[in-house]
Amino acid sequence: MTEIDVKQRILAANESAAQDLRARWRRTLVVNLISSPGSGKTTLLESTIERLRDEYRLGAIDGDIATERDANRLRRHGIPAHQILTGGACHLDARQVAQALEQTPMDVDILFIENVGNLICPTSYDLGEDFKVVLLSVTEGDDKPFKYPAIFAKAEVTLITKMDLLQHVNFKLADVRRQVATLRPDGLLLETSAIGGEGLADWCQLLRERLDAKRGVKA
Ligand SMILES: Nc1nc2c(ncn2[C@@H]2O[C@H](COP(=O)(O)OP(=O)(O)OP(=O)(O)O)[C@@H](O)[C@H]2O)c(=O)[nH]1
Ligand SMILES: [Mg+2]
Repeated sequence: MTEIDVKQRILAANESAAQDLRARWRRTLVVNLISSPGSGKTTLLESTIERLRDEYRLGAIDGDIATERDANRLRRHGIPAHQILTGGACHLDARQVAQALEQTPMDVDILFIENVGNLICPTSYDLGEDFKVVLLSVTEGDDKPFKYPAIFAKAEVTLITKMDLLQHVNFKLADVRRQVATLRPDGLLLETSAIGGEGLADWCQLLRERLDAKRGVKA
């Protein structure tokens, strides 16, 4: 009983911090990327930056248990990136994001938040983002949406990643599509390869359209 109360209070405090962030980001599109460790979040961002950096001001916040490696990877592509070290926690929360922005102010068009590699904990924490993206690589197995339903239900966008490896693994794409459609009937699923380039044009176009929609720009 006590445990439930504490969790609810933590989530309520997070929600209030998330709303403050959302109010601040009136003209910035904010995308919260969530996946298991190694599904390809940072690699996707590296490829995305290469495609969009001449068009938009981009920034990133990276959450990890340890090391600055991911932020360093993104900085090498010429964008500001702030590394949050959670010291063991398996998700980012909105107050950590607010503190990160105090330390590294980012006046950008699109802000990517790469969450800690985990399919469960980040699901419950609103970071003030416009939408969540869940990544599932073809090497992880085609049973994951129904085994981890909460994140596939919450994420507006599912990216199947590492499509260049599909021919080498037993991953039933049609089955995954069905699972995701059941959990998130109005969601969008894109098949991508950050290495081979598949699906990246559609992904970048989605970001453009969502930013325009947020800013009230007519198509
Ligand atoms: N073949 C192939 N490999 C990929 C692709 N995307 C990422 N990888 C590889 O997958 C590994 C993990 O990629 P990362 O981008 O670091 O994964 P991540 O989700 O950021 O990992 P964490 O931050 O630790 O959770 C690296 O060895 C990448 O080179 C892809 O599209 N195709
Ligand atoms: Mg990463």
